[in-house]
Amino acid sequence: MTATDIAKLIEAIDNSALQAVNDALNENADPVDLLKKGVIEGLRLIGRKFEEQEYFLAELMMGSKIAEDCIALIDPHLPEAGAEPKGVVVIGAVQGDQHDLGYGLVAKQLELNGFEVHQMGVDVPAMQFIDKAQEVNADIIGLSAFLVTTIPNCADVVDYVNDMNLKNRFKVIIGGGETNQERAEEIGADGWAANAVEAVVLCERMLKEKQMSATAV
Ligand code: B12
Repeated sequence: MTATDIAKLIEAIDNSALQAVNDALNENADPVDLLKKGVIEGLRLIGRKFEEQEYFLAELMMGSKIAEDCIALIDPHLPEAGAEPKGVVVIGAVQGDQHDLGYGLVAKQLELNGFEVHQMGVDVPAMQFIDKAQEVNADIIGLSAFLVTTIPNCADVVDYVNDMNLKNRFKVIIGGGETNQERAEEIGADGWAANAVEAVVLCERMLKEKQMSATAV
């Protein structure tokens, strides 16, 4: 079974996707490939069917549960993280948002690239991001929003950071289905990335900018 076959099984909400992932891992398939071209692609296909009203909420939920279980199988096979953390990131889904698969992958990718990551879960009130960032002395706060209705809740975190004079301490970045660069700029976030790989590049840039502004003071 190829990653593309697995994507099709997930799209069809077929539980045998789990067995297929297991078999592929036993046959030494590339876990990153299985994740991207299999599971994430499968979710994209489910999202398209939902949009076209071929699937409804029940299918969306069953499909994402299968995807989540596939990710749990693949996860231990992904490369290990390095020892010395580059920077500290607090990340989660903003208030009102239950989508955690996307930011979970960003967290994983950041860890693989040497960041210390604190995952906050879903439906996180703005102030909890600030409290956690202060507690762990974070460099970056990562906000995930998949719904048009939850993007304004990213703005609340940016506003708290500004109002509490924390702009020099924390860079705020956003991502997730319904976000884009334009929306990030509109709400005054420091950055946006389309996916987990770009999120690593963005976080590295954020750290550099933070260091530069610290030495300029
Ligand atoms: C799975 C899913 C669900 C699952 C979530 C399960 C879970 N544990 O996460 C469940 C069933 C719970 C769900 C519920 C709902 N969903 Co939903 N869901 C999806 C679906 C199919 C896939 C999303 C996903 O996880 N993709 C997999 C990830 C890995 O892919 P990705 O987006 O490429 O991820 C990358 C980026 O987003 C980025 N990223 C993510 N977070 C962050 C954070 C930072 C800081 C950075 C830098 C980057 C970053 O990096 C990720 C990894 O590369 C999408 C459709 C779609 N095409 O996106 C709809 C979708 C997001 N859902 C939608 C809707 C409408 C809903 C519901 C309102 C449905 C309902 N009627 O109840 C509820 C809302 C629940 C809530 N309050 O949040 C709509 C949103 C439309 C809109 N314009 O707002 C979508 C777009 C479907 C559609 N086409 O209509 N959903």
